[in-house]
Amino acid sequence: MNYSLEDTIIAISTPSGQGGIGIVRLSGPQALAIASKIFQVREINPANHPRTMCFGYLLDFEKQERLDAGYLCYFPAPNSYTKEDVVEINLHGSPVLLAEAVRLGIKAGARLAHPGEFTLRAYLHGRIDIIQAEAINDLIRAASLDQAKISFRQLEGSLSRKIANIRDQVVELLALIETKIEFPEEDLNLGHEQIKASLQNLIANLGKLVHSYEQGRALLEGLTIALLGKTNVGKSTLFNALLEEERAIVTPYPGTTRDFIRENFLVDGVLMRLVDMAGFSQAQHPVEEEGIARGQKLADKADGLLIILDSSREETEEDFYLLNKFKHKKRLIVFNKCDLEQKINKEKILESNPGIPFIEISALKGTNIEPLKSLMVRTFSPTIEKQEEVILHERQKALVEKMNDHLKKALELLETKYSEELVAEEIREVIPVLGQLTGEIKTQEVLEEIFNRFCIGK
Ligand SMILES: Nc1nc2c(ncn2[C@@H]2O[C@H](COP(=O)(O)OP(=O)(O)OP(=O)(O)O)[C@@H](O)[C@H]2O)c(=O)[nH]1
Ligand SMILES: [Mg+2]
Repeated sequence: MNYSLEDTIIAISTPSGQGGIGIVRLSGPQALAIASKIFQVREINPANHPRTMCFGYLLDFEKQERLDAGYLCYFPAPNSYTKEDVVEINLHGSPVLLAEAVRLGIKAGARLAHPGEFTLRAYLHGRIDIIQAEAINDLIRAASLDQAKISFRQLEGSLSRKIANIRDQVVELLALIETKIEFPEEDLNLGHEQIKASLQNLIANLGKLVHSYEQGRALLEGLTIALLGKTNVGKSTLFNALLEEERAIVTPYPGTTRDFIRENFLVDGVLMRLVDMAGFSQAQHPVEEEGIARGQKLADKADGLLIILDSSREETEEDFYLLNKFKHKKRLIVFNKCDLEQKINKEKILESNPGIPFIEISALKGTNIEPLKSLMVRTFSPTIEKQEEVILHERQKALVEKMNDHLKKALELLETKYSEELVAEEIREVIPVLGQLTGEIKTQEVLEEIFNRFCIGK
């Protein structure tokens, strides 16, 4: 694909479909010249009034026909999104009109932008690094406000600064070791302890970052919460009550749900993927058996479990089987059907599961559904400290892990071999990985991978 920076690129930057306004954006050396051809300003000349909304008309310059009225705004380089000359033309949000504006722009010499190409240029011109570019896309695609906040912080450079800080520490450490190699007669022990301490410190810091990916993934993809329980306890009824729609089929007959259904569900800014599945029973029917096996696999992988019990009946072996089988997971007990006469022995169940959060509800009548939602957030959502950095991408996690592996190896060499040369060599390996992480080292594949995920026009 042609990504030449000589080209002036053009694209619709607002979402497809009809809207109040639509924006066509141009970036590159000819941005203002091309824009001026397709848009006729009425009074003020944008060249003399940068960053000012200039009223005018979209013009079919071939037919000398006005197609719409709107505003043009000129952002001269380098004070623009891409660090190049940028022009934004605000028109009415009509897909037909916006497509025509782009067609005219191309006629006048622009090239249609590839997905993410505006942001790619911002990165190539050094306005942002690759972590910030990823954050821009994350921000646009954020599924919850919590994630949007983290992505915005990363766009503002929080994670990049943290990485820069790690780089400084690595460079300092290398300098220390190299001095030690050059002047071996100096105080040997002091240097050794210092090197060890900084290595340990770096390893702990990077370890924390790697660990944060768990939370990052939960933020990006949502927490998977499975509804687990015997047949007929009211899982599907609760699923529907939480989603506030009749999504799953509910019947009085046990074994209604045979496969599983997954739906996204946002509560207090936390994204959850709720999974309703086949109820557990001493399975008879082969289809049911398959459903149960799949369900248990899913429960094993879930971030949290709602264990649902029918409190209008006495507890059974099957209830205890489920309670015991998933003891290692984050879970909470839901005593359902609190509108009926209560037969379950709650004390017995809670005693055998000390400390487990629980709630009594009626999925059918909608009793205690809101408190259940809050309890779910408190029980399942990872707590993220405001100042903590969270890694949202597998790519970033893999590179941080790689750096940490080199540092761990270095520490091991330091402790076993006392060979500074080998230690230094291992630590030096970290530098190019840092470069990949921030995007200082540019590889075509990685760039395409990252920017192809963007929308056109961003
Ligand atoms: N009284 C009362 N009945 C309920 C409540 N929740 C569910 N039910 C009834 O219990 C029966 C089974 O409900 P479902 O939601 O289909 O149960 P399930 O756990 O999904 O069942 P399977 O899919 O067969 O495993 C239906 O007749 C529901 O109307 C409740 O809170 N109170
Ligand atoms: Mg069901």
